[in-house]
Amino acid sequence: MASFREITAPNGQRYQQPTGLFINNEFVPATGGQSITSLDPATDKPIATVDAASAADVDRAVQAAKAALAHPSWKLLPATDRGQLMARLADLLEQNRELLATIDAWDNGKPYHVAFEEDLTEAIGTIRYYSGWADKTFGQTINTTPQKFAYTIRQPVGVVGQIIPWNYPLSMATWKLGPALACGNSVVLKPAEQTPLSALILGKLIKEAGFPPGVVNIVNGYGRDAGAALASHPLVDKVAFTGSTGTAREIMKMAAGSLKNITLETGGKSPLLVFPDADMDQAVKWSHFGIMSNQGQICTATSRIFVHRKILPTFLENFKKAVESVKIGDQWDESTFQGPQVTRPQYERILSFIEIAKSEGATILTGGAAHALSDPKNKNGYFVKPTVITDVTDSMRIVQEEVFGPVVVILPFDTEEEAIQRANNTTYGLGAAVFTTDLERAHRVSAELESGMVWVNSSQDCDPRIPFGGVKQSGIGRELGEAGLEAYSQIKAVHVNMGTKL
Ligand code: TXE
Repeated sequence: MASFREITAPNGQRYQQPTGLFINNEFVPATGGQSITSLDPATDKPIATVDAASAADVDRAVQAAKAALAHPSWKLLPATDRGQLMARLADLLEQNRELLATIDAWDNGKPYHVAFEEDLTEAIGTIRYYSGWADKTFGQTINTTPQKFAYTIRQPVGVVGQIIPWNYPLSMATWKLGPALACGNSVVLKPAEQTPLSALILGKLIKEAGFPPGVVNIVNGYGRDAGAALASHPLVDKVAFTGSTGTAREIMKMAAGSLKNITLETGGKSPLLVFPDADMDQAVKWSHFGIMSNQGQICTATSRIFVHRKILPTFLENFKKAVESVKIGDQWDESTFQGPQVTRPQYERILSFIEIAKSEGATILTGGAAHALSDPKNKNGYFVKPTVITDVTDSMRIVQEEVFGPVVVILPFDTEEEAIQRANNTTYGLGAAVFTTDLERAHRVSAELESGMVWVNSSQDCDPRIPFGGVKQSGIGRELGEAGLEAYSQIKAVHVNMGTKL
């Protein structure tokens, strides 16, 4: 297959789409004959076909990363220069912002203005933030006795395999690459097969920024082939994964073979609690954004809303209004709030969850079905009506399982204690939100919620400086912030004896 294809996107953007595997700073063909055809979720029409890596290709990428790790151009590069390469990459992402937003919008289905304003801000900001950390991670000196002392050095973990999902294609790649590169690791990144395109442009920009060959390798491929080959490769020292809890379990098993270091960020069923003293407008606004933005495809989506019984009727009335007021459309319309779901299987999975809720006896307050756009070109698009479900019990599947779509359940509660206990009644523990104007309650409840993150009077705030991750079955380890660096360096202790007779 040719390594580049000339493409014109629906918004008129023309560009050269790389189609090969990015190994050693070159686009090379895959060897196993497999490919991935990416579809536009708004039309069900193909965008481009790219190579999919076999296990042998993954091995080639891992060998390249291993060689780069030992090569003086990376190993001996002063940390400040490493940071500068990253800063250059952030600048290049910024210069290519429109192109990258176009590709992610087209490939994933998210509105272009959201990809441009939110995903790209996050991607550029994350690489820029970690570029600053490259020369600011130090060891310690520890005095022991008058004749002896010890010091610690922070060293890279080694070759890192990174497996990412499709809901934020480019920004997920930067969350993974930022801390890994700041700490001097080398990387093999496997994007999700549903959204393979923007990562290849990222590869091109990595080369342009001046990173030595093999420091970052990007191999598209299927989870069961390329993903599994990466997670089980004996030369991979660490695996970082974001995706479903089920796949995370598989990855832990594969990583166990050579006792790899792992970080996992998985699913969630995050609660949002609205107390009777909450500001109603704020509660409605963020409850809506917390589940319906990004087509509901957010690992931290606040998909279980607990509302105090006293304010339930007002909340339901206002929330229903907010949900029904948004524009569902294709990616290119400036007024679109909700685009199509990423793939047909995800769309069908969401609709089947709605059917399960109905069969369990729940009430559909609004939505509850597929959505048809009037434009004939979108007749096969994967659009779902934003759906609000009431009359549910805590044990129903719709309350316990991650839907990963624009579907939310509303549950009334009577006391704070009860709300906390029911919010925690899940195997997940990623995000949680509390709406109250009582300062003491805000902090008391935040401390009690079993989650890696809590938003007070907000939902989904995310910043490269703030640690992100889950407890319970929502993951292991943290990304972003200073905490994100911990996952990508290891501490070596050096004991020094200055005495001659001791
Ligand atoms: O996830 P997978 P899928 C949840 C969400 C969604 C469900 C299924 O509930 O509906 O997962 O989505 C790679 N060895 N989340 O099937 O399978 C795969 O190629 C190694 C939450 O897309 O976990 C992709 O790159 N790798 C989530 C990545 O894992 C494997 C985001 C994620 O795919 C593999 C996405 C294997 N055996 C889905 N199998 C979040 N936390 O944000 C798959 N992969």
